Amino acid sequence: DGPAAAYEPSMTTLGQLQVEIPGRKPDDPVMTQEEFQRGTQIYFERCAGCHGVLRKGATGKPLTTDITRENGYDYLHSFITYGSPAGMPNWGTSGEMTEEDVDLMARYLLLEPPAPPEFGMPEMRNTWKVLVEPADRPTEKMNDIDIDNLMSVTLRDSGQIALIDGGTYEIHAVIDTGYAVHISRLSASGRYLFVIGRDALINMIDLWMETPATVAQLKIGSEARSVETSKFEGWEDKYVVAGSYWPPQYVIMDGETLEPLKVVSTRGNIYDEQTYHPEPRVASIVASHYNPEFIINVKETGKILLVDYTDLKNLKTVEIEAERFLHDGGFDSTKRYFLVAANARGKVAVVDTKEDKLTALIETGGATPHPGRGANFTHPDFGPVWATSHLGDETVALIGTDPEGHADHAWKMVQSFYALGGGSLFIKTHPESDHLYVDAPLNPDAEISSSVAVFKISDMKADVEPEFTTLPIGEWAGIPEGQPRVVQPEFNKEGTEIWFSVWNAKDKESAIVVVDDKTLELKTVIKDPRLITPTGKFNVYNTRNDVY
Ligand code: DHE
Repeated sequence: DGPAAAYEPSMTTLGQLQVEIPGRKPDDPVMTQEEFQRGTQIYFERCAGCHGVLRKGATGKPLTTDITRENGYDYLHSFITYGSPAGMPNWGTSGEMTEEDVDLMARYLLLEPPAPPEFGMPEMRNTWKVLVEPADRPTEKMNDIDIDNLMSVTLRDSGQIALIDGGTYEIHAVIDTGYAVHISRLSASGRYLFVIGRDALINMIDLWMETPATVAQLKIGSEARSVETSKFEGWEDKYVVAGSYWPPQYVIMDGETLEPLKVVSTRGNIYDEQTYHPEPRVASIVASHYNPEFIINVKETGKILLVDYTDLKNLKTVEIEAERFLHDGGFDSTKRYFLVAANARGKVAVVDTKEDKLTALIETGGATPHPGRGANFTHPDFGPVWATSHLGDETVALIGTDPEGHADHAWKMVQSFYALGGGSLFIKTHPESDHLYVDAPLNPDAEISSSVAVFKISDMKADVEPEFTTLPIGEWAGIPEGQPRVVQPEFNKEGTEIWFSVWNAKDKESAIVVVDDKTLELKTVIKDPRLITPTGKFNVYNTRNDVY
């Protein structure tokens, strides 16, 4: 007996509630402390993004121990080795995990997941650094960079971003950031660039400095994907907001210094079942142009939060019941409506950011819509539409977005057609372009994952399957080694050139391929030893103004 006995695995009674004290069960696989640590590390780096830290599932299936123990070691081992067509990577056969690691992970998944530590205001403030105080920053632009046409390019595995000139292709700066920056966003004025690493570190970069550099930093958790700034008139450059996967929360910060001002947990009940979820992660965030609000998408509970930032002490939030597994999305061409994929549900939710309510929930007809920010164009028969491609199949879905001029088509899927293949992540066009570009970086076929499909918008017709041209972007990059994937098209400011990342392994050459949008011919290939694993690219003007 004695105090230690209280920590033995057993059942205890809290009032009427029977709770199990966490601990090892008799049939758990034997694993050393070092192995468990390594498993936790690998899980966090490779698996948590899709399956969740607590393994409740989202883009990936749930991996809670009731399920993993039912399936057993051999099943897990072969799943991790060979992957699945639904999107699980083939970690074993691709060589990304050793046989030892595959064995370790199959055993690790039979054990209860550890909950990582919380990360609240004190922890955040400990990481907060103002490297250049606002008073010491330039009062005017100190360089001759055409900032509006700058591209902020994620160098995923080197933990950096590159600032590349959209006109001259010159690399103006390579800046150290958090690990695997996910997105770049701009302050409303265009002066400050914000990037967020997968490790939840935010860098605030001043583009007015002679050589743009980080002026403030803050870590908001242990895993994150999204950052955004206040855009409403009168609130330009005032606030920054970022959302994290772990802990599940969002943080509002001062727009000049990144000082954390308000931390709000997103834990709560799932919108339809109304049962508690311990890990509702924050996916995409955009800033409303119609109200002083942030639009915050909470994945697992399926809620879209419209957070009014005018009074942080008396925070007002509209909570919209949308659909579970909200992920990525963007505005329609008028910027009034926000469209977000509930990816594992095969739907797109539409929010009216003027009236602050749900407009529609639309099935996209395909498996796992994955729009990035989507693509807006005027279809010859349907009028203004917003497009998404799919991770799980080769289809592209078009949704009508003009309730006034084309009421019959508004908020309906008006057309679905085939692109190159499944494994698409991003789709893009520009108001000045007559082309729609669709990538397929996660397709298992190397030829498809290194190519891009291009559709001519003015040739599209209702009920006619549109033809597409295939651009062999990977081949154009002329990279001798590896199996680079072509990912995320992004336009320059004028809408005349489109950039593609040719994303190779960390120790191999990567590149950015620039294509002339009118002729669809190769314009240039940007190569540089510093361009390690380029993925996302964000044109300052287009990102700042939500042009896509
Ligand atoms: Fe992303 C956008 C989450 C894997 C490159 N990605 C987003 C957004 C979210 C997200 C929530 C929307 C942010 C916003 O708009 O505010 N991404 C996730 C994941 O959870 C997932 C599936 C797994 C993970 O472990 O991270 C994942 N993403 C990837 C990749 O593997 C990609 C291809 C390469 C990488 O850098 O890791 C990748 N995600 C991107 C890019 C965007 C993005 C380039 C922005 C696209 C845009 O045009 O806006």
